[in-house]
Amino acid sequence: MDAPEPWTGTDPVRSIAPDGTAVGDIDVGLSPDDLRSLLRWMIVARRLDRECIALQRQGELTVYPGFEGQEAAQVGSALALGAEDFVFPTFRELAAALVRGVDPARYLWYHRGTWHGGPYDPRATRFGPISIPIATQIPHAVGHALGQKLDATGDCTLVYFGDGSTSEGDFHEGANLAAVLRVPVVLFCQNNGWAISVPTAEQTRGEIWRRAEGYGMPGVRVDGNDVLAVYRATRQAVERARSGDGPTLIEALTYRIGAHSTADDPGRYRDDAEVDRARALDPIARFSTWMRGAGHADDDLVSGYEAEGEAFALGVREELIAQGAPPLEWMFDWVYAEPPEAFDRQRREALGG
Ligand SMILES: Cc1ncc(C[n+]2csc(CCOP(=O)(O)OP(=O)(O)O)c2C)c(N)n1
Ligand SMILES: [Mg+2]
Repeated sequence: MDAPEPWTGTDPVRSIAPDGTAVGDIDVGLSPDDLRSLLRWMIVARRLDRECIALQRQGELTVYPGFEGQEAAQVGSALALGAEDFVFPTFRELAAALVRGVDPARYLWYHRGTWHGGPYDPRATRFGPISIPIATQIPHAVGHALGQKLDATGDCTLVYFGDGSTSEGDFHEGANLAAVLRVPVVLFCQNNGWAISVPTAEQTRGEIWRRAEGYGMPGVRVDGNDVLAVYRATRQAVERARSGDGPTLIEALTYRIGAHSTADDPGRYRDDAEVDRARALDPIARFSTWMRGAGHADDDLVSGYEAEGEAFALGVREELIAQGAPPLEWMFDWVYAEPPEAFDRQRREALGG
């Protein structure tokens, strides 16, 4: 297939080809307004991502991990969830966070270094804290899904992780437990070709989605740059989970167009030619072409979304800078249900009370 090197092996499930033409089953059960919402979120998210990189370069963020190229994987999967379903993210899911209604200025406190995690209310947004330690969120997600099963809430949990994360014991333990206990969880791997400087081909010999069979759950390899295919695959996994049929492993093939983070220089380990090939598979251009062809979008609509993204990103910038640091006492809140004396002492010392 026409793809960068990391995309070898089994062809992924796809609804829209890279040139924007429909392939296979294109009806994923969304109304034209819902389809436009997918496009709008992808455009707005990309604009915010670029703003975040600029903010870091200007010293307003300490470090920031961009997601350009992964908009379809994140927006398509996040929009397939219900309001009560719960998400456990890594550190690269700002687009999914936006879709879930997380306040982006709050989210960015983490990258501004003014707050150490959980800057938004996970219960209100159903979006867990940013997780930097690779794959640690996977057992947490499985545990959360077990809780949903025991409480018979009828909801599910979706956990994001990268290709590199599948080498961690936490992935294996989480996946196995999820299958054995048949918990309502969707294991969503964004295979973006790289784990910092390690390409997927050096990360694992097999195909990630195939591991599902070993655990005893369905696995699907989807074109992660095809937002409709991602939406449908996630929707099916969500429905399985909610109906008591247990977990699904989704491998979404995508590509990290930018650096691993603003602290990384990908020019030291990968060819520009590979990035150029990946750019030709751009998820937004692909979906926008299909939407125009299907009569759901035109130039005015797309430029309206772009203008919205511009205003939104500049609004987040202003708000982030204006907010300052959150109150110091927050550092001590939500740590212990019953704080030990030593902790209370530290709190008094820090707050001068
Ligand atoms: C337990 C642990 N080991 C190592 C690191 C350093 N580290 C940060 S990101 C990363 C690569 C992650 O790759 P992947 O899972 O593919 O996610 P991506 O960055 O591509 O989104 C590594 C090794 C870490 N954060 N945590
Ligand atoms: Mg990766």
